[in-house]
Amino acid sequence: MSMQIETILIDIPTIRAHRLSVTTMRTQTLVLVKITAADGVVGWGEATTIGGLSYGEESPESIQTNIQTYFAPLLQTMSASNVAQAMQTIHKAINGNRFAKCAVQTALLDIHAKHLGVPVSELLGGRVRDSVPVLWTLASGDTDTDIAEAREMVALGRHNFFKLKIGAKPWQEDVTHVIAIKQALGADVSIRVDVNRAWSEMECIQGIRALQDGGIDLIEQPCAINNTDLLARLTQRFDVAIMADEALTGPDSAYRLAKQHAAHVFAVKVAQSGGLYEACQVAHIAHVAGIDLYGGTMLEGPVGSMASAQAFATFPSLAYGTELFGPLLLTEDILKTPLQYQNYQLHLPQTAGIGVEIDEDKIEHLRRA
Ligand code: MUC
Ligand code: MG
Repeated sequence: MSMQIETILIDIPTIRAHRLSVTTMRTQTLVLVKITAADGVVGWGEATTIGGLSYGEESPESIQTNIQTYFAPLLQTMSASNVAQAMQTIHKAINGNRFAKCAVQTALLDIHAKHLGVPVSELLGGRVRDSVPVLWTLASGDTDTDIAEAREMVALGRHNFFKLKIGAKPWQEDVTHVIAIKQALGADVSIRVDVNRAWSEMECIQGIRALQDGGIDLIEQPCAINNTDLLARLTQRFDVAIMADEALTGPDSAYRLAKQHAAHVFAVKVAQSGGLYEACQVAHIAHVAGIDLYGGTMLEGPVGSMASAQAFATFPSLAYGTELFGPLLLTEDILKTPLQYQNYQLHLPQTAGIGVEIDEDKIEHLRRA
């Protein structure tokens, strides 16, 4: 009994330009993975990158090519029922490609959970929560626009804590922008920054000190990915929480960062971890090391975001919440029933699988030719 696998690329414009230190996004490309089991049950997975190859080592096109060329022949020899065995075969045959592996694992878990009639979270250890808090990222590039956007989100009941993307401008300008937003929104609204590895050691020391004094709650990946020595020095030096993001690429790096005391908080991403199982392993390494947890995103659409939510719902604690707002940044939905964002949380349904119902007509209409 063999499985069939299809990959579909969809380009969706964002609701506004999304400015990071590494790129400015105006569209997001979803790589949808559709696996059909021998009995006809369909599982979905998704991978996204940020700005093609601007952020990481995989692109939507490399994910599609590698799944079709290298994963598909392997999957055609397997049954969908044992996800662990399937992933072990894939890991033996394929190096790297964590995002592609995550998308394929997600689709296999979706099928297995549907066969068992349970949500995917039940295959990952079980839920300790049925919803996760979701922040909004302010990244328009303009202080007044960001303040207006944040106020609107609070008023709508959508988001009540925010992350600001900085690092593209001189640090003094960025800090002035961040503090102005913090002061406008007040003491009760948590503001965090993501520097996306833009700062040198001196910029880190000066910038983080100013942000700490200004009441900012969390500093995400301030320095280069491989400079974990500096991340460790900053973690020791500052009281404001330092979070590893790009430096965290799965259980091995989680272990090394924890051993090095190189972060107060881990931003766990399912794609960066190489899968949902691996994201849960990262969370458990953090937990035993006393490192707090945050549920990160690669700005996935609804499939990847709900897959992430299924994993984050099992984490022993989620002290810094999540950023699973990716679907809300897109101008088009590909689901029959939209995800439930209410009361500042993303709610997980009890339905079997990942918890999404794909609108296949919509996908046919949007897919890249
Ligand atoms: C990142 O580095 O965290 C997550 C939210 C966002 O705006 O960008 C991503 C990537
Ligand atoms: Mg980040």
